[in-house]
Amino acid sequence: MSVNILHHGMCFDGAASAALFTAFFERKSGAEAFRYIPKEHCPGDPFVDRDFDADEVVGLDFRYSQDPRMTWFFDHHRSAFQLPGDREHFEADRSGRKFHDDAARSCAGYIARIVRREFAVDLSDHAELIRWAELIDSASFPGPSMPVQLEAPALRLMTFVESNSDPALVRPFIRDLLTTPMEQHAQADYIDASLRPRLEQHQRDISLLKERIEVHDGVVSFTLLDEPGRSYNKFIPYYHYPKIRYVVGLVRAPGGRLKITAGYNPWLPKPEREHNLAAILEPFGGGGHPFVAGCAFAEHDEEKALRAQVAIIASLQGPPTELGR
Ligand SMILES: [Mn+2]
Repeated sequence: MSVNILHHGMCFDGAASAALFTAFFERKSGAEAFRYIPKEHCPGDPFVDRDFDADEVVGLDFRYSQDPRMTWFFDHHRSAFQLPGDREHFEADRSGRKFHDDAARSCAGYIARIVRREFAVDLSDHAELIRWAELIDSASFPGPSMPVQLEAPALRLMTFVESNSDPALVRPFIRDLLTTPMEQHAQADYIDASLRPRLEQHQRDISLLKERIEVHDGVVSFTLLDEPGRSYNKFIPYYHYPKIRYVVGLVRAPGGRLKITAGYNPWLPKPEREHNLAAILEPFGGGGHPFVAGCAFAEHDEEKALRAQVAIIASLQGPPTELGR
């Protein structure tokens, strides 16, 4: 039996979800042929025909598809249902294999709870992975120093997956999440080789952002289109400005696409959030959560991306919107 695992790419929770679904499905069905396909948000339908080329296809920590070949689905994003009819199709599903809860802190933790309750499969062997996915995806760190200094092995693995652009490493990384204790996994040669330059760059980015950040009306913003494509640690702005409400960054992602990320300061009291970031970014083809969301543009669409960033900043400086949960 072949299984395609369509999971949120360049995301620790996406990779952890792929790992946990694998553990679940190996036990449930004995399937062995897993193919891991990382997905990125884009306007319109993010799926292509070959995503569905398997006996079973699961969508994890990413968007829903009405394609009948998607046979399993687990997600906790409010933005899971973007195309017309997506939500109705999901709600009409009676397969007992499609699950969505936008109150779940991580998709990985949600999978573990659902498969125990619905299929009596116990994934508590992977408690360390689940615990860190919950912490990382809900950004429940004690303060910005922890995810900026990156000392914990899980945070080094998070940095690896958020910056890895080598498709050949997607599979070994997901398999190692299941088989190797994090302390040891974080020291694997392929992690170390990828992380060493990344962590040096991270130190330079901490200084670069300090120079480039602009602060106005409770919103921190930065635009780094003149920098080579890479991913940035999303907590650096809060490390520099621990009291700021919102951060809106526009950067060139690995591979050259332009990426806007908007976030609400995870260390401020939740009730002080006045805007739903997922809803504000949806008109730009984005998605995510009320408190952190992203959208992407083609490499040459600088003007469009800059205009979107200005509009998003203006929305966040404007009157409160419907909050979402
Ligand atoms: Mn997630």
